[in-house]
Amino acid sequence: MRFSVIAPLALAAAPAVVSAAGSLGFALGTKLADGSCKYTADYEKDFDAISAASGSKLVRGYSADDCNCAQQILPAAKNKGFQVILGVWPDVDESFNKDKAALQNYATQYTDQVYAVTVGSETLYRGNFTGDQLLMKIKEVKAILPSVKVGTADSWNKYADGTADAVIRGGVDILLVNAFGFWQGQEIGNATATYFDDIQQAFGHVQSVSGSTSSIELWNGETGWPTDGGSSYGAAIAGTDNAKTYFSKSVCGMLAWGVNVFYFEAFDEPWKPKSVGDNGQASDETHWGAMNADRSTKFGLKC
Ligand SMILES: *[C@@H]1O[C@H](CO)[C@@H](O)[C@H](O)[C@H]1NC(C)=O
Ligand SMILES: CC(=O)N[C@H]1CO[C@H](CO)[C@@H](O)[C@@H]1O
Repeated sequence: MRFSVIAPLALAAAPAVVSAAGSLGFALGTKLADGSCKYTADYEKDFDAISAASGSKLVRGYSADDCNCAQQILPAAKNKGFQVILGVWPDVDESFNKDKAALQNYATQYTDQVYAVTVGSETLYRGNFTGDQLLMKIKEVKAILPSVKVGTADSWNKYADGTADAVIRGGVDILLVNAFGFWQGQEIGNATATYFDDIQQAFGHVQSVSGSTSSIELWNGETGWPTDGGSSYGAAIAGTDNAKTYFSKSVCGMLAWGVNVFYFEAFDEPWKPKSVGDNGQASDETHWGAMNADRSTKFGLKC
């Protein structure tokens, strides 16, 4: 019973959330299974699969320039009635400038398809910027697309602990809060409680610093659980059964609570190299998809 978990937590910290159900979107990569760049026709197939499986018509990316993402994805979004959150990678000047140019060249032509722009993905978590430095990058991007919502995406604890306060106070339009019970090494039975607790702490802090429950649009920017073949992390065990449970309890529960959620991620990405996680162990990152790389479903994605 998900509400036996949710109700006490909601009373404990009580960040205000809207009463309507939240919206669901998916993080979407720019590469096909073999590592080659997607073109417009590939994104159209992605959109058809996402819409059929989940009803969602919203995706987010991480770099507008990577694989010519903005150029290729925006016509597909227009054709299929989708919207996209485009990403800017500000960590190094080269990617920052290329992503800004992609926004200037393509996003300005398709503003109806651009739901928002995020400047940075977990840059505060990595310690790459202070809040003030990140805010300056966000403002630079906002100047390119004044009519579009612009903000950032970071880990829940960097909002909760005050690291992002300058960004919150700086007048951004939208903030994405990443939270994974999985990456906190929670067993599946406690993952929903941990996830709700994370979101509550982050949203509560943002709302208290901004002094408003509505001035900044808030989303859970990433959550998810790896399926069969993925690497486990502490008590968090990878597997399709657990991912299915996580989706129905945590993701659907969060949406029912009125919070907008991006699931990480739409499709498996078999081209991704193994990475070394915080625990020093090599980690497989190719099985985080809600769906397989061939766009077939692993489990139901309708709440
Ligand atoms: C379960 O999650 C709650 C909420 O995050 C946390 O306080 C608690 O420590 C977790 N339990 C275990 C056994 O990790
Ligand atoms: C402003 C800043 O600190 N930028 C750094 C972010 O991280 C990259 C590499 O990880 C550095 O090259 C940048 O100088």
